[in-house]
Amino acid sequence: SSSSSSSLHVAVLAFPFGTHAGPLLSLVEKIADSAPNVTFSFFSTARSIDKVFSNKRIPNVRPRIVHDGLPKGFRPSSPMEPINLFLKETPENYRRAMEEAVEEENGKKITCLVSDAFYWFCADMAEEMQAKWIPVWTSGPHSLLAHLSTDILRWRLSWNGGKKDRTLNFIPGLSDANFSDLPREIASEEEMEAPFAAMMHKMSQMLPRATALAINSFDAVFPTIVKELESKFKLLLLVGPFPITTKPKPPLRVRVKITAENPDSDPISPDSTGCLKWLDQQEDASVAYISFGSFMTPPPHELAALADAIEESGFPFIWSFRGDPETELPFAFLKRTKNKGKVVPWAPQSHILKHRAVGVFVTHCGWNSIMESVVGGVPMICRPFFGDQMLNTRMLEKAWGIGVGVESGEFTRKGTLKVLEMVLASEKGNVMRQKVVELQYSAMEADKPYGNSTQNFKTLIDLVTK
Ligand code: U2F
Repeated sequence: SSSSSSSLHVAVLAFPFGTHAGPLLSLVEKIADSAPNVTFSFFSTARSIDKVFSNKRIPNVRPRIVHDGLPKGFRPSSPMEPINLFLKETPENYRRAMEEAVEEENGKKITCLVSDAFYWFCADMAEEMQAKWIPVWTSGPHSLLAHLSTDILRWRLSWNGGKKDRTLNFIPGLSDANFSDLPREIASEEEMEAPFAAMMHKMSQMLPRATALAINSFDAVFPTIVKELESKFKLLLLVGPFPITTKPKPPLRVRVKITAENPDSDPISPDSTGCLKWLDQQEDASVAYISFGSFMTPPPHELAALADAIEESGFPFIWSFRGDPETELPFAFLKRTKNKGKVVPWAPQSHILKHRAVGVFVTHCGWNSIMESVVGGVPMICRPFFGDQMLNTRMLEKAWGIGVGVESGEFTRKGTLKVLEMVLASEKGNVMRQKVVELQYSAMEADKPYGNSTQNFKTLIDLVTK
């Protein structure tokens, strides 16, 4: 009843780095929308709150700040530095902020913790509070299974004498992958003791205690792996792919020109960069879209090689480029290619990937990017860097056949030219495209009113708000 639901207080604990807090907020927004009487407190650092809420106001979701652990005037010397400093403060920062939140909500006790799956400490917190715990895993099922198998993987690796070219075929569904594809947190000696790796290891031990675990995936993605995961959790909820199930927008259609609906009047897809209008002028499946996610940039020599390859190939392109393209790309590249491509500081990626003109996505293989590419029906060229990205690449290439890695694992002019031509102008590329379109249909099925992800989402809403 509304009187009892108005006493519910859900704490959402976001991980403030990479593309974690954004998807979590979208998910929570949709849950909160269906339970207007329930109070949600969304915890993250000031910087992350600023970014994911921007000007958004959700009546029953209160943004709340946790301390980021950074000294005044801090300038990072590596991407891991702010993460490690933050983890030193965690979970005390969340604990403090939650106590304050309860006070501000007139003593309304926390009844459910929805957290980034990284936050293993929620297992004990939830128990102390007599609350539910629902972690959200923002990457794929295969990387989750790999993390849950950390102990056996490490044991096998040392038994192997540390040889990383061996298959993972002793784990159901992972026979396509090798030890060398694993996240460094699992299998690299130098990294195992680092704070981040320690967190991931703890996570693998604590996650099975969760009330339920939600994941950005859908039923057609690696069923064998999902079955294995189901045996490890009380309840596993596939509620993805997030780009369709979490954004209130018109139903997805295949190969529809979304620009025909005038993106500028659509608040979800502001086309301030002009990318979508520009795509309208390009032929079907002819454009390469290049992006390496929210914080990764390839090293200078690889950027140069990629630029040379794309220029020589003559294929039109859109490049979402972090940094200064004038100084970081080859001399006069922008000038020479101005009729062929667009280089922008930030792109409306999920919309670009749905445009009929896009034929390939050159990506670092972050999981959000992969799901968006699947939803758009676009095959991928993969240049992974860290974390789950190597394993993602292997699965795209071997298990799905919808992606291809670059030769020797990094961009060279020749190697990149070869894969661009393969995907955009060969029969092999067409086969990849057909396969990704099949997956795209499965994603749409899962998202229909009686589809699997929609049903799971309803269960998730009930768990959180009742
Ligand atoms: C971490 O992922 P990243 O943030 O590096 O990358 P993605 O998971 O691919 O997410 C990038 C998101 O940013 C959006 C894009 C994705 O939703 O649409 N975006 C955009 O809108 N415009 C741009 O110009 C560029 C990007 C981590 F590094 C990965 O390994 C993990 O798989 C991932 C999920 O846990 O988190």
